[in-house]
Amino acid sequence: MASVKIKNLDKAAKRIKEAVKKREQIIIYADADVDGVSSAIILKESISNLASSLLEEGQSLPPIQFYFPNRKIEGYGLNKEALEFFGEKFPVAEKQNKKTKKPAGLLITLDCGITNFEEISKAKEMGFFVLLVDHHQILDKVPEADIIVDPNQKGDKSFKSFANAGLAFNLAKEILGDSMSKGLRLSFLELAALATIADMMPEIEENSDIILEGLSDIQNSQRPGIKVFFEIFSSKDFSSKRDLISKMISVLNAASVRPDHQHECYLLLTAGNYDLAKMTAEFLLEKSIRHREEVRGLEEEVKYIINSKNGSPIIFEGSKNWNIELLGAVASRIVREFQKPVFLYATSEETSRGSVRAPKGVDVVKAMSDSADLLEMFGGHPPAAGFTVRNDNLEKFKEKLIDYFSKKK
Ligand SMILES: [Mn+2]
Repeated sequence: MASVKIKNLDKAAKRIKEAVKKREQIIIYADADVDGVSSAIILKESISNLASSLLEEGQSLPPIQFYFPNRKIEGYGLNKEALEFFGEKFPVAEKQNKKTKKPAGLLITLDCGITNFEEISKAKEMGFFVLLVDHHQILDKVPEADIIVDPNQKGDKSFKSFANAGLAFNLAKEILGDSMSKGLRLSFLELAALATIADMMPEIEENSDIILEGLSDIQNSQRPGIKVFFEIFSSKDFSSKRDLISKMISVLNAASVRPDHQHECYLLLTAGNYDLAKMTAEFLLEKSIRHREEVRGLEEEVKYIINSKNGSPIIFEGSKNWNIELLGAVASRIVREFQKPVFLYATSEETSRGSVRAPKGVDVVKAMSDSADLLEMFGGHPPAAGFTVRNDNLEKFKEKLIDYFSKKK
C-alpha cells in the first residue's frame, strides 16, 4: 500500500513516541463521525501498543484524554470552549509550561483542524504542541500547528483521497513499524475500511486496497462491536457482505456524543465483551431507525419548500427548527434528485451552521472560498462541506453563491 510517503508522517510518529517516553498528557480531539472515531481508536491502540514495548515494567501508559465535540452544541472542528476545558482540566501542566517552557501536552486533532486557524493559535498559546491530522481541503493558508499531516497540503505527493482513518492507519504503521502484529494490522484495516466507506471516499488505489483487505474477514473481527452486527442482522436479508456493511455504517452513524464527550460509536467499537457490544449495537439500531424517519421527514419538508421555487442554480434553505446533525444526510439525498449544489442550514441566535453537498465535478469548498470574508468558518471536501455564517450575512452569502454558480454555467 501507500507507495509515496505522506508528508510529515515520520515527524508525527516521532513526536508521538517522544510523548509516550516522557509520559506527556496526550489529548485526542477527533471529529464525531465514523471516520473520526475510527481514527481515534487506531491512534489510541497504536499508542498503547507502542507503550507496552517502550515502557519499563510497572510504568503506566501516558495519560490520554479523548474529546469528541458535539456537533449540535459545539459545531464542527476544534473550538475554544473545549480548549478552555482542557486548560482547566490540566492546570498543572499549564503552570509547568510557564516555568519550564515545555509544552502543556500533545494535542492531536483527527479528521478536523485544518480550517481552525484561531483555535489552533490559541492552543499553541496555551502551551500545547499541536499535531494536526486531517484529510479535508486546505484553504488559502494552513493553521499554525507544529506538525500538519494532510495529503492536500503543498509538497505532499501522496495519494489524495484517504479517509482520515486511512491516514491514521499509515501513522500507526509509522509508529509501530515491524512490531505491528498481523492481527492488529487487520483490526486497524477493518476500521479504516469502514471509515473510507462511511466518508464516501473514492474507492480507488490505496482506498480499494484498504477496503479489500479490511473487509476480507470482517465477519470474524476481533472486535465484539463489529462481529456483533453479523449476528444481530440476519445475512439472508442482505444481498452481499457489502450490503450488510452499509447497514452497519448507517447504525454507527446514529451514535452520538455523550455529555462527557465520549462517543457511543467509540464505546461500541472498543467494547471488550460481547454482551456490552450487543446491548450497545441494539440501542444504536433502534436509534438509527428513528434517525432515518427524521431524515425522510426533513427531506420531504425541504423538497416541499424548493418545489415552490425554481430556476436558481443552487438550493439554499434553512430553519431554526432543523437539526444540524441530520442536514448532511438530507442534503445528500436532495443532491441526488436535483443535481444542484445544496446548502442546508440550522439557524441559532446569532449564527447559522450548514451542510453542503454537490453533484459530481462541483467544488463547493472553492465556491465558498469566494465568500470567505462573509463566513465565520467553512471547509470540507469538494463534494461535501460545511459552514458557519453570521445570520446578518446569510442573504449576502446566498447572493454570492448564486452569482458564483450562475457564472459557472
Ligand atoms: Mn473524514
